[in-house]
Amino acid sequence: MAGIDYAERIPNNVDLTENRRLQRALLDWQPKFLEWWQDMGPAGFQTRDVYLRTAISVDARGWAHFDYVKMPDYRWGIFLAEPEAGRLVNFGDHQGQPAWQEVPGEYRGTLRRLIVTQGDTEPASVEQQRQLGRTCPSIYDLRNLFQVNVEEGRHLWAMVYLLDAHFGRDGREEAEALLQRRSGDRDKPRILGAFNEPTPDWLSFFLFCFFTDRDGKYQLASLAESGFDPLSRTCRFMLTEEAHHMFVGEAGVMRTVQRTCEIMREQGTDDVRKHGVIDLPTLQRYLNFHCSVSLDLFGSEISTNAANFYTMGLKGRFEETKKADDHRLKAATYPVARLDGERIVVQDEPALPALNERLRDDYLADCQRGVDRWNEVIRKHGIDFELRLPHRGFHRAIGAFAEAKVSPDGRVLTEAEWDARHGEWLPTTEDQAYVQHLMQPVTELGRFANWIAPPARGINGKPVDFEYVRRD
Ligand code: BYC
Ligand code: FE
Ligand code: FE
Repeated sequence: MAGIDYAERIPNNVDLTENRRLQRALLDWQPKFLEWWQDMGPAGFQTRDVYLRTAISVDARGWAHFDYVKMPDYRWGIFLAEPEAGRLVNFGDHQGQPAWQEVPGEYRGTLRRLIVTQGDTEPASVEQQRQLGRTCPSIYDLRNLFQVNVEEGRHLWAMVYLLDAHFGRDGREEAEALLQRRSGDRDKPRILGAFNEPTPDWLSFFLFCFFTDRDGKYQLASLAESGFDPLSRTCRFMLTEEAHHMFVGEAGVMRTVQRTCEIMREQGTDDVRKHGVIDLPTLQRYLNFHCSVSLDLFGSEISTNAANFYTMGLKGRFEETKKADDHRLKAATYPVARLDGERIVVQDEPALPALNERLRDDYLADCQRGVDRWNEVIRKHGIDFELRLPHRGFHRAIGAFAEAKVSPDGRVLTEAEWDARHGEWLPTTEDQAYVQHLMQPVTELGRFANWIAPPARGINGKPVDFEYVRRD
């Protein structure tokens, strides 16, 4: 494919050799990135050979290239989906104009802010997950963790490419700042709430991949509709990697549920902690937490920012071009839930400022499909228990429900009721201590921690007991 030079230090399909200025900016940033990776990337394991997938080009064969690589030698590269000839701005005030190849001057600040917000989440998640290698439930899972980590590193590269290629000096400053903020740091936290929460155990990791990486899918899909073509093409390629992250999350929770159900059946009891697995009520509380912090990532139900992003043609809806309406939405409405005293009511609101809520609805429907698959496992074991997504108002910190106390089944509560009952709904310190004590590393090939079932198959056609991470 044109433009790729595999011998280059930065694999890419953006003609980096032709663009000296960009090359200099990226080569200047690269050692800082590697320094950040050493400090804040996976703790330990940096000298190990890991069986990883590397993107070396965007065609089907090139991007699924598997081999052993030491993580610091991973070929983080810059790949944009192939350009679509004659692509247009497909929504908002500029609908029908040719898609922008350069940043439209009047939207520069807004666009930069969107790219920085997206970019900030990528290193944040690596920071959040950096200690997990030490407690891996298997070598198979360890490899999946590292695959997610290196790809989030590549997602950071994708956003830094846009900043360096299109935003000049302030872009370069933002690219540096992306390496300086730290997840959970009081003084220089990551931008969005969920990315400052700890991910201390593998149940949290799997739920993070299911819920929080899925926010990534929906945000990236909306940015993939952007009239700013380089952003669109970058996000389209990132989405192909995102699918694996959600697989890791969904399958990880599924295997946890599976193992718990097996023990419940074998032992004929719900009281499974003494058998070293995660009881379903605890799993539900973890689910409630990760779902609610991820719902916050969509922003306020009514948001002028969201309306502006759309009207400017910068951020579309999920599957914008598949929708059969005017793609301007000036006169349209959308039903939005809000608090009305003691009740939650749904009311039609102008569609443009309701775009965050609409994306949240698309997201929740997708989450529900995954939860249904987990429930299928429980049902097949003949167990009377159903995992449920919490109500959208539950445990929210952003938007219309931030000030309210809402139960997972959607009742508005008094402070006293909330104080008395939240331990039923969110992980307690006791739950956390229990889950933490299960996190003993299992590193013998083909063996799995007691609390999780093995996967049905390995990675890239390899057996489950393959040496996905080599010994030192
Ligand atoms: N925490 O009008 P509002 C991923 C701020 S995940 C803290 O309600 P808006 C990944 C907001 O910034 C995908 N602050 O919301 C997953 C704004 O501040 P300013 C990440 C928050 O702007 C796993 C103010 O509150 N990508 O890729 O309509 C692993 C009022 O905002 C939060 C994106 O998010 C929060 N939760 O929408 C690795 C896409 N929510 O500007 C990676 C880019 C809101 O007044 N970002 N605020 O100072 C966006 O599209 C929008 O910024 C948001 C917020 C959807 C996040
Ligand atoms: Fe990502
Ligand atoms: Fe991801």
